[in-house]
Amino acid sequence: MATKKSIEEIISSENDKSLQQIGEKVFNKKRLNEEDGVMLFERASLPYVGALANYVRESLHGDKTYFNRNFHIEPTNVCVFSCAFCAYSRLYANREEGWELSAEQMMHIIKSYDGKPVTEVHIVGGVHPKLNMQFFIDVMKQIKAHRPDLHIKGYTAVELDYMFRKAKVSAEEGLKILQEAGLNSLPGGGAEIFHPEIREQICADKVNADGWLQIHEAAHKLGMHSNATMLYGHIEKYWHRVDHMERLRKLQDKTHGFNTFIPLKFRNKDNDMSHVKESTVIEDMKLYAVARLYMDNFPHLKAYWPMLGRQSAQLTLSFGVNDLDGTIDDSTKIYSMAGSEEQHPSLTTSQLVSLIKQAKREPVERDTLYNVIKNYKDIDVMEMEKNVLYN
Ligand code: V47
Ligand code: SF4
Repeated sequence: MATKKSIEEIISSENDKSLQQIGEKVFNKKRLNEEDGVMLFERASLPYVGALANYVRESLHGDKTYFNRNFHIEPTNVCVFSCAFCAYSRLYANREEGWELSAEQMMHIIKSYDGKPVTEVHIVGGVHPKLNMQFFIDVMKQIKAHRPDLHIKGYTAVELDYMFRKAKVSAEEGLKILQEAGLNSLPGGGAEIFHPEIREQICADKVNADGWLQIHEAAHKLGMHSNATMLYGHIEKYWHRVDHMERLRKLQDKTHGFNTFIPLKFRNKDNDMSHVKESTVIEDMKLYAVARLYMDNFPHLKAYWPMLGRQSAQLTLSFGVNDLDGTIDDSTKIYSMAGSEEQHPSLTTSQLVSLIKQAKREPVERDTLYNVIKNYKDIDVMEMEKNVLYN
């Protein structure tokens, strides 16, 4: 663990005075401004920004690294939108190339986890023109009737915006109805890059920044928590990233409803942006580190291992990250179809615990809201592998 002294030495031996001042701000818990954020991306070395981010991470969480036991359901990949980075969606006209799960099929997936110690189902998919709000209300009621304690984290602000416009209800009204039907929290997807200069090039037709933020604000006001993502490493400039984080930080100051910030690495396979190079591991680590420093009011920073790959995800634990999402168990096509290293993302609990222990961190199983379920610090991975509940 980095000691106070060692971080002070690192800051004072930084030759670039502006970067040194940023380090002092971090050390003194003063907020970074947008200029600081851009400067870190442009000028800071990875070891410097990494040491600062690790210092913040360890001050907040020590070695604790959270994960949860969850699974994903993607109801459909048919989508009315056509985001340039998306390798997964199919337009309604080509829907025979995609899939649409019925309520029965979704319940079949839910029931396949009976007796398994999962705590969360993550439901995210395309925006199907024929699936309306009532369909999702009925599904959630069935899920809760079958397994009341399963936390439903579902529907991005993009899916919700379309659902609510179709049902002619406001975000507040729509979310209240969904909450009553069983929705517990919102995932962070659909945020991409908020600034219109980029948004208009990569996902012009879906909900804009203000719409996305309004939906999350409305959810927070109803007492629901949510996450926030940022799709990085494509055509955006550093200042677009900082602008994105700034908008999220402002809303968080107001509501304190976000749990986790999740940077998502752009993958370039089989989409309309295949000509755009993917970011390097160095750029990835730097992004996580700057995010940890900038998002000072977000308690958690998550690396989504299916998108990054397991090894890079392990590495992020030294660059500010304190959460690795979960076991995920899924055929999560949204990532494998865009060229992520994980073709069928799923880790057993013992594999995830082992991954965290190899990075010399402390694995802690959490529920969606970060209540601790179990600390695996003193649990032997070899013993876990013999127990069916962890495999
Ligand atoms: O918004 C799509 C991303 C997101 C690509 O809240 C891509 O816990 C990279 O919401 N390269 C949806 N990313 C996923 C999502 C999510 C994922 C994990 C955890 C949570 C959470 C939420 O997937 C989309 C988009 O940004 N995505 N295509 C691609 N080619
Ligand atoms: Fe549809 Fe989401 Fe893909 Fe965009 S990213 S095309 S909204 S499924």
